[in-house]
Amino acid sequence: MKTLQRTLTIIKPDAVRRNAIGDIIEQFEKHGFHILSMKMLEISKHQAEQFYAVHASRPFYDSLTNFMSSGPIVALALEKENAIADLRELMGATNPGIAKEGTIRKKWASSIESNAIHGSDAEDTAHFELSFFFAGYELAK
Ligand code: 3AN
Repeated sequence: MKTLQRTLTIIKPDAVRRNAIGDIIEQFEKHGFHILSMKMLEISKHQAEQFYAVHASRPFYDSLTNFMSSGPIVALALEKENAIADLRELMGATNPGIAKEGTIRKKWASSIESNAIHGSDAEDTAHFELSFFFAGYELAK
C-alpha cells in the first residue's frame, strides 16, 4: 500500500539571499510534492541551536547556527509518497562539490555549510522538525 509521508524542508539564508526561493519551490511542485504549509521567518541563534541540537557536539555547530540565524529562511511542510527519501534525492549531497546534476544543491549551494536547503533525514526527525516550525492546526489538512 502506498502511503503519503510528510517532510520538513528549509530554504536556507544563502538561497533566500540569492533569490532562489521561486526556483526551489518550482522544483518541489514539479517533482510531485504538495505544499501543506509554508512560512518565511527568521530564527534566532538560540532557536537554530535547538533545531540542530543533534549536531551540538560537531565542530561546525557554532558556525552552522550562526549561518541559519543570519537572515530570512522559508520553512515548508511537504507531502508526497516517499517524501523523505525523494526530497533527499532532489536536494543532492550535503557537499555541493559532489552533488549530482539536476539537484537543488548542485544548482544553488556554494559550500558544505551554505548548501541552500535542508530536508529531514528520517521519520522521527521529520516529526520533530515539522512540529518545530508548524503548529498542529497548520498541518491539519
Ligand atoms: P544534510 O543537511 O545533508 O542532512 P547534515 O545533517 O549532516 O547534512 O548536516 C546538517 C547541516 O550542517 C548541513 N546542511 C550543513 O549546512 C552543515 N554541515 C554539515 N557538515 C558540515 C561540515 N563538514 N562543515 C560545515 N557545515 C557542515
